[in-house]
Amino acid sequence: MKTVFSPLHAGHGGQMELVAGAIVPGFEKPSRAEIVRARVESEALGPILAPETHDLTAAMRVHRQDYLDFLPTVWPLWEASGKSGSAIPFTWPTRGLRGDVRPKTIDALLGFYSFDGGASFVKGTWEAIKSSYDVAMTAAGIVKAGERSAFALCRPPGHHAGAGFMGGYCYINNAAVTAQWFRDRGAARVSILDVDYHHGNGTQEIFYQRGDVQVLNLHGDPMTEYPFFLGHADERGAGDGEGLNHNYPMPFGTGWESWSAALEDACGKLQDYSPDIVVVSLGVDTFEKDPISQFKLTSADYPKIGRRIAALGLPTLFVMEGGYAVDEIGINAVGVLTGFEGG
Ligand code: SP5
Ligand code: ZN
Repeated sequence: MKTVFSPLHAGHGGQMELVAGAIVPGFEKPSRAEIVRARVESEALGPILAPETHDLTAAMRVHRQDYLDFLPTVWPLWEASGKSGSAIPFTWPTRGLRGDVRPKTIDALLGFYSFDGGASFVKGTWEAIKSSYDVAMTAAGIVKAGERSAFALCRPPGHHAGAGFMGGYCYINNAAVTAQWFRDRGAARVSILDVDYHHGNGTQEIFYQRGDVQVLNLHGDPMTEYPFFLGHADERGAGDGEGLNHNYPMPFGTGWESWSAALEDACGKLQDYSPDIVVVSLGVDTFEKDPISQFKLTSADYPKIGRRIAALGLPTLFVMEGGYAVDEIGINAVGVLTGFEGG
């Protein structure tokens, strides 16, 4: 399997986030991607390719134009306003406030275009976002050209980003962008299988009313886990998308036995839908030692995930999402991919 990777992700480093009452170094840090890259190499998964540069046409198919225009301006506006550190949103247009009036200053715009304070900017953030998008698009091109699979080693991740907002370490929704790109290039139906520990709220929002993209999400129950406000089992899609959104919320402490039962059910729904292509939002924050998550998967479980996905027998694009136990992130993420290849 070919991997696509860009070193430009590293410019998005040193950002801070609010966790448990303190501003701390971000969990979503550059070493994550470097360790996965090193494991791809040491496991000889296949060649590691640099991305081709893509314009933002494909991103515009799932994101709002004004939101995409905003992203490259954040750091310049932040610096121009005399600030340093991390540009972190802190005021949001929630119930009772006006979400329909685009404000003017950088603090206001950061809140207008986000749902939490988890997507922050430093100097190299936009370049990293763009490189992550280029990585996803290049890997999608490899699958479109006829390879059975490809690995988009994206950083930053994407599945929390909606049509018009960032959040949860995510800015451009790489899985959604590539799913739409496959549709635009002739795929009749696409399924997105999101195995990240957190609900992929952005992906769900983008395709909720669509009959041509099925979305399956396995995640921590939003009653108790981030992102809290989407991801319940009764969210089944609407309009043309009625019955095509499938959520599998699971409690803290979930291990392989029940997690794999959910995966099995999701794979059945996927097969019933009979898509031309599968996009996997590959987060490995389901791992027992993940510092911000509460599931109990072990390193031995990840190859089994890959084998199950391979058994679908469909062209598959893996898109990197979360996973914060950096010591094991390479073993676990690449474990899925080697499991897929062996399966
Ligand atoms: C892509 C992805 O996995 N994004 C996850 C964003 C999670 N943001 C909220 C983190 C909250 C951490 N709180 C747990 C602290 C345990 N010490
Ligand atoms: Zn996650």
